[in-house]
Amino acid sequence: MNPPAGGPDTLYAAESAAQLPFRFDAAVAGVFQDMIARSVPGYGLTLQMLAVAARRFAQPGSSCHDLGCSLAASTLAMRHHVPEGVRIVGIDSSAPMIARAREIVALDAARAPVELLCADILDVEITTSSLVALNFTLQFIPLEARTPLLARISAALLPGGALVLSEKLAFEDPREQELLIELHHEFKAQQGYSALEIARKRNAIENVLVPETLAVHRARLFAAGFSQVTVVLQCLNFVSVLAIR
Ligand code: GEK
Repeated sequence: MNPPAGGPDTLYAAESAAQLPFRFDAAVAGVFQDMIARSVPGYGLTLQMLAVAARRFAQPGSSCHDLGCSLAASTLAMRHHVPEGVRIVGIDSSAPMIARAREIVALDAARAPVELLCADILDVEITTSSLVALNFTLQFIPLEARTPLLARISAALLPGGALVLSEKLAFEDPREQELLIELHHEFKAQQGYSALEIARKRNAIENVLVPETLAVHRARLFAAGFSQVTVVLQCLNFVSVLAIR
């Protein structure tokens, strides 16, 4: 078994992985830190922006939630910046992710209590939250479930609470869409992925990760009850939006 830090992502170098639709299984959990850092431009900055939000929005006596926490990177970004008296709840439906997340959190020395749950975020009740992180998770939720989920998150937030929503974006203009996909693939090539690995991953993730436009996200966030929605980071076709209740 890999140590908590995980191994290098060579999953799509193998012919056998080429045909299967993408799943958050043990193989992905074992290389996920490397995979997300080399696949999402600005991933490290996304976590830093979440830490900034934690300083601003986390309230003593409340919880912060990390929905689709994978290996708890966003959980830890919040954990290191929340005030005393805040607990953090990380939720992911992938058992291998949660198992590795527990090992990673156990090695972290920050004091805020962390609870990690293996559950579907569509089923879990969320309450008394001052900050919710939904970092690159909504894009995996069925389209019809997205607005109800955001409405539940909005309702779970305390007055003054906020959501950080990070997503891969789609673009209405076909030329912009094509350009940003090409630039994203160039980014991945610069991170050491081969053209074959990039093409195989693209096929595997098709219909599993369904991106939407920024306009759709903004409209949905307002419809879900948020009063202020602002982009805090965009790198190529990846965005972080801060939505205040
Ligand atoms: C990070 N936020 O490093 N319920 C719970 N978890 C889910 C669900 C669901 N319905 N659907 C998908 N997931 C992390 C990265 S990864 C993003 C998040 C990516 C989980 C899934 O198991 C996976 O761990 C995570 O959402 C998405 O900041 O791989 O692009």
